[in-house]
Amino acid sequence: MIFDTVIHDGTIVTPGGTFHGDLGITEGRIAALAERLEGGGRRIDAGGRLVMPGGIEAHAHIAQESSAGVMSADDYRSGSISAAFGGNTCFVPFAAQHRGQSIENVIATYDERSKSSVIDYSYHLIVSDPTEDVLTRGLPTAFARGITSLKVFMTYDLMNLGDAGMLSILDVARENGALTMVHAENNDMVKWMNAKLAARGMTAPKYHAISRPELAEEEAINRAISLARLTDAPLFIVHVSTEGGAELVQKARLEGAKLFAETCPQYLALTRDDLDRPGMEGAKYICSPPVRDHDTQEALWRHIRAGTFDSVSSDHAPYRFDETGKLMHGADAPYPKIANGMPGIAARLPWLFSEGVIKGRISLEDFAALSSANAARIFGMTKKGRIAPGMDADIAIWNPEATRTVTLADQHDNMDYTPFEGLELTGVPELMMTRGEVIVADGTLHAKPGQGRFVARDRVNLSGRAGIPVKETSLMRAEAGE
Ligand code: DUC
Ligand code: ZN
Ligand code: ZN
Repeated sequence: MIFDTVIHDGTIVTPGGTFHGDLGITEGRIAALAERLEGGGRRIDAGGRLVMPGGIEAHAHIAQESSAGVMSADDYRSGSISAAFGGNTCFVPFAAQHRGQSIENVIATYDERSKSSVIDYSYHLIVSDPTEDVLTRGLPTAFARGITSLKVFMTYDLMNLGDAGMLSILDVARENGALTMVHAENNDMVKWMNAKLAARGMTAPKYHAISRPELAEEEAINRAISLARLTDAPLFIVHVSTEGGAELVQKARLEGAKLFAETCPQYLALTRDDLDRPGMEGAKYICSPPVRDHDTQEALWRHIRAGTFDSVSSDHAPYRFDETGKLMHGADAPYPKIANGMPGIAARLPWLFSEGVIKGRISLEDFAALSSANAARIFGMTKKGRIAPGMDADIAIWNPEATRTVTLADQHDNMDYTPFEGLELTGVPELMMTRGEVIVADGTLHAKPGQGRFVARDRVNLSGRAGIPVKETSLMRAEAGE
């Protein structure tokens, strides 16, 4: 067989296990895996390093206005470059509908914005206005184009859909084989806390953590799971930050629920003490749900090992520490006026590798699943996420022994801080390729803006998730012949 490229002498991580050998690439696809492959128009010597599926970042806010109107600091060019330097070869940012917008208009806007991506991409929609037109025309049109997932919010006045809105969305998504993602925090609990804290003059960044209680997440996760069960729709709970929330997910999954979930490095690496850094420094650590405490970190790691989480995503939501971002409402703005989110698209995988694989918390195969394979499977990217013949040659070569201190410059994003600054990490993604094209090597970008392609995705993959039918819904549908 004639190969365009052969990666030689790699420690190749496949879903079936890790072996030492060569990988051949033809026309952008993995063509062969063997102990030894000859030839190749180009030979890349992996020198025994790890050859892994390129990361798929399934949760990132790129070129997206928040509901409060703050534009993320990264566009598709800077966001995708940062992702690539962090070991990713594909990402799925959000295409956000703000109230009054049609879905067609949202997609056209993001199609324009995404033209500069250096890595392959798709979108999850965000739906904030589920009008009749959105439900009956906009969403089915988006799903048919391969945008087969969408996020809804149970919090924020301008985003929260209420239970009725969520049920409508879940139902349409189920009918079309799409996946609903949910930001689960009880809006009224948060608003009640905000009012009580404001009345006491407690508005510094550290009160952000108190304003969004663990109970608010747990209540909303429980409700979201119930709403999804009633409609028999699949559900993906994003950015789980609490032990209680993780337990609810674990229990429902053990019962067979059509349920998926992720957590993020910030909930494993940071605590509410970071929100109490001097002056306004704590604003850099404001994200929702908020970072918690050491016990929660340990509990979330236990749940990663137990399989409660399908992925560890960055929730890259970059707002600079200046008047364009975090400090838009002034240098001493009260916490509810500070943009919610922190960057992390380049740090996610080095951090997970170092804290997970190097510290012996997860295996290499777990890492490949949590960073890439599961997202590809769940979100319907049938040609991505695994090293196997026939798959896209989306590959990251990792040096598992190299060490690095996290610095802002290494993030290659458009930010003026990283919340992970100064962490000492072991394991560096050194060479990334998308569809056989090297995009990053030797610390240098080789890709051109616009090189990334849109990935039309399949329906949600529910294998192994039978669901927990609700008697009455089943009876209703059966009698109606559905
Ligand atoms: N939810 C996210 O997923 N990211 C940033 C802020 C938010 O509320
Ligand atoms: Zn969210
Ligand atoms: Zn997010």
